[in-house]
Amino acid sequence: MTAATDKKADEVPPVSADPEEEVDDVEEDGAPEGQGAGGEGKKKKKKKKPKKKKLEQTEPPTVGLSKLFPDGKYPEGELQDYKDDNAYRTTSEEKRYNERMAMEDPEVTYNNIRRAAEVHRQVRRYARKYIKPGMRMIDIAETIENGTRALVEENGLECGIGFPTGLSLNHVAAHYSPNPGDTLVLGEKDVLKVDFGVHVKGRIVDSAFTLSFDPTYDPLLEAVKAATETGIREAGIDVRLGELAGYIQETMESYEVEVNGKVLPVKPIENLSGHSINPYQIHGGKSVLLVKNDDQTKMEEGEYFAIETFGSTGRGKVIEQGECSHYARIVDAPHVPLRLTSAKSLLNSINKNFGTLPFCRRYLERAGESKYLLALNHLVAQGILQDYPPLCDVRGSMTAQFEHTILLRPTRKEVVSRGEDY
Ligand code: HZT
Ligand code: MN
Ligand code: MN
Repeated sequence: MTAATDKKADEVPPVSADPEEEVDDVEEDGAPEGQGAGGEGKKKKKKKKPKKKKLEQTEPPTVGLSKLFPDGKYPEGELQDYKDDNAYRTTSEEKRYNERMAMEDPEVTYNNIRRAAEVHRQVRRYARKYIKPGMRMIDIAETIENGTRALVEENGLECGIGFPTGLSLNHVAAHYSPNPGDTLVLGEKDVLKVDFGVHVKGRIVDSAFTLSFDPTYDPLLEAVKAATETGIREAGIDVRLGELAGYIQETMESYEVEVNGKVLPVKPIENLSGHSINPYQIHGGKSVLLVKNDDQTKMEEGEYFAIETFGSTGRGKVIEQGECSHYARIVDAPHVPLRLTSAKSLLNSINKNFGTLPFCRRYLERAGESKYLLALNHLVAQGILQDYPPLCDVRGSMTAQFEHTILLRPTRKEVVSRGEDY
């Protein structure tokens, strides 16, 4: 079977991202090169010196970030100061920090995270521009995934896609990704959650946004964006998760949306949450719910969190419904001897291609698997894989999501996935 690294040549015409060439592209003769990265120019001029094309991202994105950042240093995210009385830090906390970073230089860790975040920003900038009603969901997913693979310079389990591209519509809040053969097309009235992940050395950037082509739902999107901003602003070292949820709830519930002449409250989805992230582990063990609760667990120095909120015009509660696309190895699963040959073989392929990172059925096919469904279901039934079916509110309702990944640095909080768009 084919390794995930054996990517097929994605033939993309070399088009410059910017229709206007930069001034420093102009040659001695004063003529611009008239081309972007990696292509043959149409109007060829004889030149003695090798052309110095301005390196920039293409549309669709194809240029690996090592070409755009030759010094290997990636930009910091947005910095936010911690709030209140969090100046005093004991020595023991410093020691726990050193332990958490276990042998790895924080600067190296941060740089890996920032590289993943820069890939996310560049891929989503194109996705926002390109996604339009009438497109097939499968093409949207593959465009995002091809962009991610190219920009992060996918290399086995070293760096690549962090988890399957979520493209959940309307009352589906999360965890829908097209399965092979899906013919679903994006509609004019659909509310689309775009949730994708990038990892570098297992450091996963998890960030999501919502698109709506009908302005009716703009207040819903605004409510959820504001609630996520509240979550980011109020997050910090020693903050209790149950209290943080209360602030998110308060912001979300201060909005309403009028649909067909009816005013609806925006409800935080009570059984969805943000989460801590560990290397190669999308769910690190801590959850940030969206409704006030008595969870006294505190955020800690050095921890890494996906702050995500979901709002709904429906019940504000989701159930698992529909065909599953997302799966992941259970990180601390006990060893189970497998008798089914097909399940053993599939598990070998999963270990080789994804390790403990989430994957979807399309990625299995890309890795050369076929007729894997029985084996896949067996691995779920045996407690080796976790299935993550689509999470749905009531039919007819609309849900929105915004998500950023934040790093609780000792000195300040860094919103690593922050961009110009959100
Ligand atoms: C699970 C499977 C994936 C984590 C949140 C999430 C997308 O709902 C504890 C809190 C990708 C991510 C996840 F393939 N989930 N963020 N982005 N989904 S979760 C969760 O399962 S576990 C939240
Ligand atoms: Mn996400
Ligand atoms: Mn998440």
